[in-house]
Amino acid sequence: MRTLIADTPTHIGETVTIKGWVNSIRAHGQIAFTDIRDRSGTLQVVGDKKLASLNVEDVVEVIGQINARDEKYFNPKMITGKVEMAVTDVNILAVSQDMPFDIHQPDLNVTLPVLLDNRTLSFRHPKVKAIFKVQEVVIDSFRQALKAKDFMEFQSPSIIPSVPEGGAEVFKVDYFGHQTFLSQSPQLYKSLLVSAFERVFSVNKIFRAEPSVTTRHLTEVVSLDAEMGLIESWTEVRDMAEYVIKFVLDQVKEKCAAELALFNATIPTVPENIPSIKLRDAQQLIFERTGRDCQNEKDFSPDDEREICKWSMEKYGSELVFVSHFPTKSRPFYTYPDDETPEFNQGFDLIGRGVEWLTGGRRINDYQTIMDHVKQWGIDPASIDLYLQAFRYGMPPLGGFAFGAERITMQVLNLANIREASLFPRDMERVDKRLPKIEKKVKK
Ligand code: AMO
Repeated sequence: MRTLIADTPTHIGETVTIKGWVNSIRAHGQIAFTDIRDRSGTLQVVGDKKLASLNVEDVVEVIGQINARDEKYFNPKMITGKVEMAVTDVNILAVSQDMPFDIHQPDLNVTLPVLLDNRTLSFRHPKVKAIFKVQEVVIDSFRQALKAKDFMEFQSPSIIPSVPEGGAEVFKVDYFGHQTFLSQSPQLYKSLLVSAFERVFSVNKIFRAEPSVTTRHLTEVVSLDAEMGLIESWTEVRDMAEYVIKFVLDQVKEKCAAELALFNATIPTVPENIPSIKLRDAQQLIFERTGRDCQNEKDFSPDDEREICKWSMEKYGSELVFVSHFPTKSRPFYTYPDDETPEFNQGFDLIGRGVEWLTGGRRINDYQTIMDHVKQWGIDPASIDLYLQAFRYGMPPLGGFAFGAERITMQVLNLANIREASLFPRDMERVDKRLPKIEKKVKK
C-alpha cells in the first residue's frame, strides 16, 4: 500500500512504499541520494550508486525503511527533514527524458516565453505551483464570503447574442451561420437573475479580444462576479465588495503562509475601511502631486493607478483604494447615473498596488430609464431582449461587481506579468503555443 510522503515521519522503523517523481539525484562515491516528490512533500531516499542512474522527473515506486536522521543532518526546510528512507527496491513507473532546463532551481531562471512554452514542466516547480495554490484560495474564499451572505452560485453562458460591455474587445462566434459572441462578462445574466434569486454570484471564464499585449491583460480571464438586489445605495454594493476582498486576503494570509514566503510577499495592508475617492477628486490630487494633467480623462492611465495607490498608502495606510463616479457616457449603458451629478455614475473600481482589481456599481433598474440608455448607447433592444424582459416585470434596485482572479493573484504575489498567474494564459500571440505571425493583407 502506498504511503504519502508527508506521513512517512510517523513510520520510523517501518518499511513503506512511496510513489512520486525524482526531484534530484546526488551521488557520493558508493552512496547516492535522491529526493522523491509526491503531492504532499519530498523525502530523501538513500541507496547505493544504482540510484544515480535514475533521471530527474522519472516516476518511481520506492520501497524502503524509514529511519530517523542524525540530528546534525536535520533539514528544517523539508516536512520530512528529520527522517530519510533506506531504499530496498525501486520500480520505474515512467521514464522522463532529459529536462530542457533545470526545473528544480529555487528560482526558475527562465524567460516568460520559455516558462510558458514548457508549461507542463514549469508548473512542477514549487514557486509556480504556489501561484496556483494562492489562486485556488482566492477563488474558494470568494465563494465562501458570498455564500456566507446568502448569495447563490450560478453558471453563466459563454455564447451570448450581444455585447453588454460595449467596445470592440469581443470574439465573434459563427453559430450555425448566426452572429454570436464569446461572453465578455456575465453582466446581463447576473443582473436578470436578481429578479428571481436576489443575490447571485458566479465564477466564470470571460473573453476579451484585447488587441494589445500588456503585462496586465489576458484574452481569457477568470471573472469573480456578484450581483445583489433590493439595495439602498451604491455604497452598500461597495461595502459588500470590501467585505469580500478583506475576507479573501485574510484567507490567503491564513492558508498560504508558505506560498507567500516563497515570493517574499505579504498580503496588501488594508485599514478598517478601504478609502474611497471620486474620479475627478483623484485626478485633481494626481495633478497636484505630479503635475500630470489627467483631469478631463474618462478613466485612469496605469500611471494614474499607481499614483492614487501611493496617495492612499501615504494618507490612509491602505494599499487598496476605491475610485468612483466615472463619466456616465464612458461606462456601459446599465450603470446608474448619480442623482446629484448625473454626468457621473455610481460605478466604482478597486485599485490595488497600482492595478485595477475590480469594477462594480449600482445599475439602473427602472425600465423606462434603461430603455432611454439603450437608445442613447446605440444598442439594438432586440439583441438584449431577454435582459429587458426581466426589467419589465419588477426589477429591484440592484448592483454588483466583478474581480479578475488573475489580477488579484498577480498583485498579491507581486508578479511582473499576469501570464504567470494563469495556468494556460491566452493572449493575441499565444494559445498554448506561440501563434505563427499572420501577414496583414495590405490593400493596394
Ligand atoms: P470589467 O470589464 O472592469 O468590468 O472587468 C472586471 C474585472 O475583470 C478583470 N479583467 C481582466 N483581467 C485580465 N485581463 C483582462 N483583459 C481583463 N478584463 C477585465 C479586472 C477587472 O477589474 N461587468 C463589469 C463588472 C461589474 O460591473 O459587475 C465588468 O466586466 O480585474
